[in-house]
Amino acid sequence: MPGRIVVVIPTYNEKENLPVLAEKIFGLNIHDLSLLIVDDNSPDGTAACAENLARRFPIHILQRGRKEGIGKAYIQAFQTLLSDPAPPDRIIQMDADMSHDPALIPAMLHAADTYDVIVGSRYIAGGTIENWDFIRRCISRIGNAYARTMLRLPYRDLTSGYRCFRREGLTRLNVASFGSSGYCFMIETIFAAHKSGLRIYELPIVFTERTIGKSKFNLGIIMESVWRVTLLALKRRVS
Ligand SMILES: Nc1nc2c(ncn2[C@@H]2O[C@H](COP(=O)(O)OP(=O)(O)OP(=O)(O)O)[C@@H](O)[C@H]2O)c(=O)[nH]1
Ligand SMILES: [Mg+2]
Repeated sequence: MPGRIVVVIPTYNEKENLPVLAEKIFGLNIHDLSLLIVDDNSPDGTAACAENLARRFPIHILQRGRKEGIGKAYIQAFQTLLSDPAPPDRIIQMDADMSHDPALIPAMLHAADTYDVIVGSRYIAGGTIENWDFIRRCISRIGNAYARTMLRLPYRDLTSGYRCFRREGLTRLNVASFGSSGYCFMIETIFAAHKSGLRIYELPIVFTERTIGKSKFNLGIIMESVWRVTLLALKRRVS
């Protein structure tokens, strides 16, 4: 039984970040909240670190065999949660590397009383990014502009990985059918949510670049996003 609120955290080599993040999240004292750590067999022993934390906190671990990308990790996690006999009412997703401030979880949950999907947005008033270099900012901005134009979406931040879903909304998305392996999963989710007529709200966030551990962002992830967004746009035209 996962609890009423589940925070899903995909991890790959995050053993230094995870304890700090868990302390902060559970320090919020939110009733009936648990974590689902989705680990892709991290060589640094993140899963063992999560098991240690699970002695003190309500933490479940979804151990996957090998690194397959953040998108695949979320797809499996969401399917697992939604197929539980007592699925959670609210599902939050966030990175493990402290880029997403846990202090915003209460605001996300509050917004989820009214909306189906809450997107932590860096690109609306009040939102920003700290410590990203010029190149990374350009990639994110151009990627967002491309996806927004191609998929005709009215939202400002399509690639943010900090989100909250009402269970009823997430169920309607049929994430099992998603093809994204990497970060394109974020775009595919919001596109499906928009097509399904879900109520989507952008909540401003301050995104802070990680200070511990290594980024997994790479050229392959960018290329996957370009071709998948193009494919989704083509499918949209014929349907
Ligand atoms: N399970 C799993 N988690 C992953 C995988 N790739 C990345 N992650 C996790 O997804 C989250 C975001 O990954 P990051 O590498 O921080 O990506 P990012 O935030 O876009 O990049 P930076 O801003 O450079 O940190 C982190 O919690 C990672 O540990 C993967 O293949 N499998
Ligand atoms: Mg990161």
